[in-house]
Amino acid sequence: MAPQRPSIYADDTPPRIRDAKGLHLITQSTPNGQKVQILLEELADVYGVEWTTTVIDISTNVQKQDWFLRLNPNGRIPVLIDNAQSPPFPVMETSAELVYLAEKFDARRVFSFDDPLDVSECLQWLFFWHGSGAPYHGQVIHFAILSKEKVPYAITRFTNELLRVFGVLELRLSGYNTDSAPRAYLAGPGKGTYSIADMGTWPWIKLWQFTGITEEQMSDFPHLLQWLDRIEARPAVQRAMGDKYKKVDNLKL
Ligand SMILES: N[C@@H](CCC(=O)N[C@@H](CS)C(=O)NCC(=O)O)C(=O)O
Repeated sequence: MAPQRPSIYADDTPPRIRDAKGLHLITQSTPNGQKVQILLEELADVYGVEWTTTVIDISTNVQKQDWFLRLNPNGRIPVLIDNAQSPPFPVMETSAELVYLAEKFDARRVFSFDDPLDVSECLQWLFFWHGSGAPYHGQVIHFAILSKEKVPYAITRFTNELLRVFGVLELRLSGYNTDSAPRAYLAGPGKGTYSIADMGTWPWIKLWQFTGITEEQMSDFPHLLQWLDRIEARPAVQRAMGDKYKKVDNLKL
């Protein structure tokens, strides 16, 4: 007999999470939360996918409580839970959550790809931002904006790295170094197709005004700026950024 997966629920797991039917997202509307909120909203438009949500307040550190660490030992949001699996199946790490949802629900490959080379390209850009963009962007926001102590070395180091990463995305979208026409999206043949690679990247970069990066610095990335506007215009993206994900839920109810 195959070994059983451990139970992900404790006695004090909030009932709204433990008893949720099907997909459940534990989130807060931060850039990481918004990545998965966007894909769920897009899947709702195309396939009628349904899910429920618990919005938490990470400033209370509820994500470090034992019941939460059973769902995600990393103690961070978002966490996707598939209660339709037996036993219920938790997914941590935003890019893994995007891939899980795309594999399970995007049957017509509207936001993902079939061809193995296109799949690889999509994962390359998804991982690029996950590993080489988001961690630096987070450090810039911490050192340049949130931290009371201003450490010039850290601000300069992480801002320069973030600008370098923006330059990589600009290179990709502009087509400068590949003798190709500008692209609309990060992955896929031709101009590319809007996919989980864009969804995993957009919610961070659209925050560039909150990093201390100037408009003049940002003017070096015209294709990246157009890409930001193109994605922002989508109704599902608007909903994912909206009030639906702003009110913190009472975990006792
Ligand atoms: N690599 C993780 C990062 C998740 C993450 O950093 N989440 C932040 C919110 S944007 C969080 O939960 N912070 C609370 C904490 O660190 O305790 C992912 O992609 O899922």
